Amino acid sequence: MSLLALTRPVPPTITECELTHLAREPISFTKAADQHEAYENALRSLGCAVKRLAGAPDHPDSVFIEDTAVVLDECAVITRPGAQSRRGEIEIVAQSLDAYRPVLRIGAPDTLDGGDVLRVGRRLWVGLSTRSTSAGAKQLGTLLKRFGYRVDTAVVRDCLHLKTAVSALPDGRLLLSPRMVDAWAFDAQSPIEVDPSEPFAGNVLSVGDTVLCPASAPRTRARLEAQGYKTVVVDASELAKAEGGLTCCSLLLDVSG
Ligand code: CIR
Repeated sequence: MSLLALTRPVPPTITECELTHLAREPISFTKAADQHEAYENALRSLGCAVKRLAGAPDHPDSVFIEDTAVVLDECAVITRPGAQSRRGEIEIVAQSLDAYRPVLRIGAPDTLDGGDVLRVGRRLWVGLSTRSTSAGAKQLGTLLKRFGYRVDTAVVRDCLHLKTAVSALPDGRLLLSPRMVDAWAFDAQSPIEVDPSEPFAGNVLSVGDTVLCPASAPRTRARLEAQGYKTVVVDASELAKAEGGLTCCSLLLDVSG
């Protein structure tokens, strides 16, 4: 497998990001940009080629590229983000993805954020959050049916996106935060729960056979290692203040052809 990670730089306007569940705290642009670069380097160390798209200073949340598209082997679905302030982020991502995949789109008036889409094999779940609607999920299901994917919805509690709460591990098992989602919603085989002291540790990024974990969640990482998963740690504390996690900062594509 040959993986390409699309990223976007942290804009200096990140301090004006959207916030839903967190109170606004000062965000250091320099620290966020340094941590983001370390994240890109971690992806390179795991074998990804990293392509950084142009920055978008007019879009404070544009570093969170995951929300703009759902990329599968067969196509890329450009989303219609739930936050009005984020809708202008999608075109440059659509243009970039067009070189690699047929591009499909979620149409108005429905909304869908990529951060709400969890995929395991040929099944996808869309989190019904403040950003993604059941009609948006239905559109996704209609677009992907022809490729043999099934799309279901899941209820999320007290978090921004479905993938704040649950992530797919390299073998398809799930890591989840039981406070935010119910395991039964996913027909999950032996899900791993985050450590109770780290309710926000459900967002990890699987790259090949390795799990990229946030430095803020050492106990959950220890749980993953105890189950035999290889992990790599990155410190993403500054972007966490903008409600971003590890999956949010890249779109991963298999470009083996
Ligand atoms: C937002 O509220 O849209 C951004 N401040 C955070 C987006 C994080 N994205 C993600 O979880 N996929």
